[in-house]
Amino acid sequence: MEKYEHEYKADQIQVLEGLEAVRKRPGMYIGSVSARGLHHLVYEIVDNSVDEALAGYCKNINVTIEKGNIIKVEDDGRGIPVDIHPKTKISAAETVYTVLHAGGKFGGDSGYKVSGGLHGVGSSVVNALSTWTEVTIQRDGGIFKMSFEKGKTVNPLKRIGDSDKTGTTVRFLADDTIFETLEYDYEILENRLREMAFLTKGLRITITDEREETPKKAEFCYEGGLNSFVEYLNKNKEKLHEKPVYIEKNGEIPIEIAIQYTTSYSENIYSFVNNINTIEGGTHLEGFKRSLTKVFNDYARSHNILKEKDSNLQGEDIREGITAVISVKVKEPQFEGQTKTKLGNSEVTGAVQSVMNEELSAFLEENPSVAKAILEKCISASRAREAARKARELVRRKNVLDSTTLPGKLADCSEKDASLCEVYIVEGDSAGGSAKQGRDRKYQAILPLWGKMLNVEKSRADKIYNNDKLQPVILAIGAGIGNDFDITKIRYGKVIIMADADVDGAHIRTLLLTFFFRYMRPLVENGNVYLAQPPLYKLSRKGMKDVYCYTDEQLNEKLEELGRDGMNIQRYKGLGEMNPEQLWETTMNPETRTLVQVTVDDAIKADEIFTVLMGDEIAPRRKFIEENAKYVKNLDI
Ligand code: 0RA
Repeated sequence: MEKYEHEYKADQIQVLEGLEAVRKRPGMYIGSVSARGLHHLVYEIVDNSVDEALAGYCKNINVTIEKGNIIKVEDDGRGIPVDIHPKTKISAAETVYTVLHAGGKFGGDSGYKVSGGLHGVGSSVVNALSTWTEVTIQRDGGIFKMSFEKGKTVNPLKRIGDSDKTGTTVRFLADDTIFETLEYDYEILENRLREMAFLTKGLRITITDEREETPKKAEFCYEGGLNSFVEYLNKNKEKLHEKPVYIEKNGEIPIEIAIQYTTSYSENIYSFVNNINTIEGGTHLEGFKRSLTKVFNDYARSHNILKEKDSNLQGEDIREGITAVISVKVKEPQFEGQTKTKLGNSEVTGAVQSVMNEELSAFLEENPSVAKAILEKCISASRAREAARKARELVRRKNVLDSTTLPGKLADCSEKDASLCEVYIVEGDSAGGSAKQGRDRKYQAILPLWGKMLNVEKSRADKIYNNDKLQPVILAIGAGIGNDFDITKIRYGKVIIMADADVDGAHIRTLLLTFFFRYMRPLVENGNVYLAQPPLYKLSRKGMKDVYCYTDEQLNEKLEELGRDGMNIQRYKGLGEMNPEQLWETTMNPETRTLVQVTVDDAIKADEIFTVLMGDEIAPRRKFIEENAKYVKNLDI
């Protein structure tokens, strides 16, 4: 008996040390303690329920944001096992919540754990990082309950009643001494849950936000799986064919793929491994691309669409206008790359390739009119690529002749270390003039733009190289565009868009952001793009230092604080109204300015925004602007 107790204690100590480590270095387990990390907690819990759905036992998952930012995740799976481990005297359920990485060990006959958050951690991490956690399990005819505080068991699992149902319900309040914020963003959770529903055919997921008077609610359930996903992604686009190509194979490596072409020029391929978005791609994407290129070239040859003298279509020609989602399930995924979102398992390439080769070529043979429509587009993409190459060479040659690769209007900085440098892209000549005079010329470069900017959403790459508004931007940044873009060559660590706080300013900002997103995506993903925030008002009074306000709320606050007597309120209509000193002080001085960093947390959302705002279809644009009127003014993706 003594020995028994000793072992029990040793186990407990290990448990506490494990969860203490999570609390000491939360970033190691959930990436960060920012809003992003906070949302990860929800994904971790939902992932466990999705695993139960993938094992075939759970049909419904309900997620609720309760008042006070308490999260509740409820599923109708088998319920976490409640039996007591004879040695530790701790229930399986409690073990799952208190031992680091314990989740997988209780897999039993449920197969392998395929789902899982970015960092592959589980319930115990959420528990460790929560002020309190409460778990209710229904199974074996009973209702069982347990609760924790900061990862420590407060009430061990106890049977509290009878039930003929099964399922697991988790409620938790994230720890405000660990997270920067506890405020969940409904839209972020909604988007991720919709994505989870697309990825798990037939699973019903609901989300309810009870924080406000009238609760928000959404329900997602897609019998079409990735087919529905692709239709959703293309909802605002003009399609080349009505139904997506759908491929599904449940072999050793389960593979699901849906493809639909649109008339747009961009390539939208999303890939997932075990429901994790592999932003950096990897072997599954490689197999997909290789097969796509091969199958279309083979078809074009055998149907004499490509003649003997013609050279093969290149991968990028065949991917113009494509929307595709690839989802694979891999038992022991190896994730590589900067953000650990690149699949490394080499066996997956061939698996995807062989399924695709077979099914895609069969589809093309059965749907010759679709094949023809897609190939016509590929061929014109290939012509445009050829034209773009010539345009690019022209640009290069011109630069050599000019003996400078920098655009004439650029006022460069003297520092050569790119990481220390920033370039302000400024709308309008007068603002450009003030910015040039006001800047710190060691670190800050100014590139003035004026006139009408090209809408890249409606143009192909050849037009972009030739465009006299975009060329200076491309040359100043110095890293190329599109597939040639090389982030290691950027000449400035910060690319700052400085435009007026009015409708025209918003327009140019959106055009530039669309350009960066479509043609210099790594620049945006790497967090190098910023929006300058010029003030809207200046308050001045005799004997008082000028005060700048950046929002209407701030103006009211300051007027309240300082009083209105003798106060002069100037509203800036544009950057051009500020003299160089004012511009420096309010918008450019690193000590006092505010910059908004543009991030792509959600590439799907960003694609939708740019398609709708910059594309051809009028009705969705009107709807979007009406629904988002207050954001459009200050759009960041
Ligand atoms: C392992 C085994 C069994 C169920 C689960 C895990 C399970 C875990 C979670 C987490 C959230 N919801 C869940 N639902 C189920 C059951 C094994 C059996 O009954 O034989």
